[in-house]
Amino acid sequence: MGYRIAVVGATGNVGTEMLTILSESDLQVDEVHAVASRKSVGRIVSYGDKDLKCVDLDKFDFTTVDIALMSAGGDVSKIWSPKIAAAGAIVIDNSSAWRMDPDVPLIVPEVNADEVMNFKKGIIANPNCSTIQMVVALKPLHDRATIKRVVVSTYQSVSGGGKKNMDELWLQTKGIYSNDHFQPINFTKQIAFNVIPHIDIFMDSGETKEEWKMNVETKRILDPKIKVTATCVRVPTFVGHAEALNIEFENELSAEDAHELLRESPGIMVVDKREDGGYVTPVECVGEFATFVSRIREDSTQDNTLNMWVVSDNLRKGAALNTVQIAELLANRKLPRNAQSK
Ligand code: 2RA
Repeated sequence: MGYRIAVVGATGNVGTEMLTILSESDLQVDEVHAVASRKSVGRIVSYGDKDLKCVDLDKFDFTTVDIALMSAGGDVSKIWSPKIAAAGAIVIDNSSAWRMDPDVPLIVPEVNADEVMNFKKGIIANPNCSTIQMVVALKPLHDRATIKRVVVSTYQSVSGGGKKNMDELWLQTKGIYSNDHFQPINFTKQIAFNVIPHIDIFMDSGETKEEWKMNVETKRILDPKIKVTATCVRVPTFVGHAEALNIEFENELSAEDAHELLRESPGIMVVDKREDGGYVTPVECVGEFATFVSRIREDSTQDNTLNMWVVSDNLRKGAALNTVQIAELLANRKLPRNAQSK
């Protein structure tokens, strides 16, 4: 008997990717329901070669499903995830609402799979996209040489902020070419042909919440002793996040050894030749499942320190794929149907 699955937020960037990846997954699935807000009821979304008609979140009976993949934003998740869990389904939530709750496991299967069954509230949290690709690359290196500190600069595509941001990049770009005047809508400043060092809100510390997430989530998922300092930047690309990492270790690890280690590690594709085109760019990662690592090299200014470039599809491994992989992990751990039923 397969699982009965609801995808909540089925019409968003991540929700549509969840349905696509679910249709390609080895997960035994008996039923899939596309659940959305009232304004999207009746909309048709694709589940592989099938069409699903979106049903109303307010009216859907969650006692009829085993797993709910949520990508409906933090406010909706705060209200609905406990309700869905109480109805008997396991919630795997892509928002930031539950990531720091000690009773909610924060999971990247390649990094901390053993924590997946600790869902005391029936909720499992999917980490932030920029954190996921980074910890996938850090995990094998940390196991080998113990990471002390990571300095990361991110180059995050506009899809991380949703379809509205993608539409705005397109409009601004067209506006520039056609000499039409435009006023930024969802962005604070022009994003076309520009970069903006600001993702999410500013905190009292002066860092943005996106930068804070990369620090605190890495500590939860990988090791609380690792220090992370981030600068998160929005760049005018549509899909795919890139990150420049400077990693300081307790122990020595050569670039060559790191290259070999990463090449053999789960979820990672190393593309690293010291020649023209010997590296991955965000355009090439779109639609791919892997976390790509390039430009692996020693930092000549500091002992036991490596630099590298990490690229991944933020809608796939950064969100939808990781969520489906968590569901696959639950199935591998023999999650019973209606695991939460009282
Ligand atoms: C972004 N990581 O890129 C944030 C949320 N997906 O906008």
